[in-house]
Amino acid sequence: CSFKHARFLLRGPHTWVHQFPIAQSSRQSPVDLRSSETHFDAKLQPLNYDDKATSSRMLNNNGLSFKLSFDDSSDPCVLNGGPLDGDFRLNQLHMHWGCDKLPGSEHIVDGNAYAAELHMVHWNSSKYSSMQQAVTQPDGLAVIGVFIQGSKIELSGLNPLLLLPSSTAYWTYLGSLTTPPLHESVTWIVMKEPLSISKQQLKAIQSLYFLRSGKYERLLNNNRPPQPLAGRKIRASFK
Ligand code: 1SD
Ligand code: ZN
Repeated sequence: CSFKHARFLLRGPHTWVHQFPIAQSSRQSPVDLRSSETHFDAKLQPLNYDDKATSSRMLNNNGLSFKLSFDDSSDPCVLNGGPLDGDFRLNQLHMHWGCDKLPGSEHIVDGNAYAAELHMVHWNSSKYSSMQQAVTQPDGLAVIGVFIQGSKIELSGLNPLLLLPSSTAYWTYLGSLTTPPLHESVTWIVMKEPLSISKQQLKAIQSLYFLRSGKYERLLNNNRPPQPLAGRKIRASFK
């Protein structure tokens, strides 16, 4: 991982504030999930996922990550329960990763990062009529974050339910998109138990390219560093 890529990690997100002043606001993501800042909340329900697994899916590389989009106009994968009010439809999933020398999860736990972090982006279909409408609303989105650690098992299939770890334990807090325009519209649900993928799979993901100023560059370190909690409460569904 070259200096140039590390520079994207260290400098890129800090320049966002010029164009997006909200970058320095008080509901930004990701955050460090410090045990000293989290509180067990007995009222937190388990997550409930209803996947009819019939919607069409499309995979593309949008220059920030790979993205698997779902047809959320009908017959959707629906998430509810947990900290959420109402139904949230799955719109897309994507991932953030580092490089061979740096871990690339966005959320960290007591200062420790994982190799990568999968994001499953859902929008509030009980209250809004589209992703575009929901993305700017304070209760518009719910993103499930799943930590990925290297080596071990095969990650197979495209059924999003298979991407959730077997333990239902999670942290939740109110936050934002982690990329511009950084809207403060996300109820974050970060799963405690990481998923494992093989070293080869992680390498394959780290071999994606993107086009910048007419040149292909490796897509690496597409993770934003942790932002200040600014007095927010992190709730845990586990003790
Ligand atoms: O980085 C993604 C961005 O690509 C886009 O998918 C957005 C949702 O419209 O979500 C952010 S993130 O906050 O899920 N990382
Ligand atoms: Zn993301």
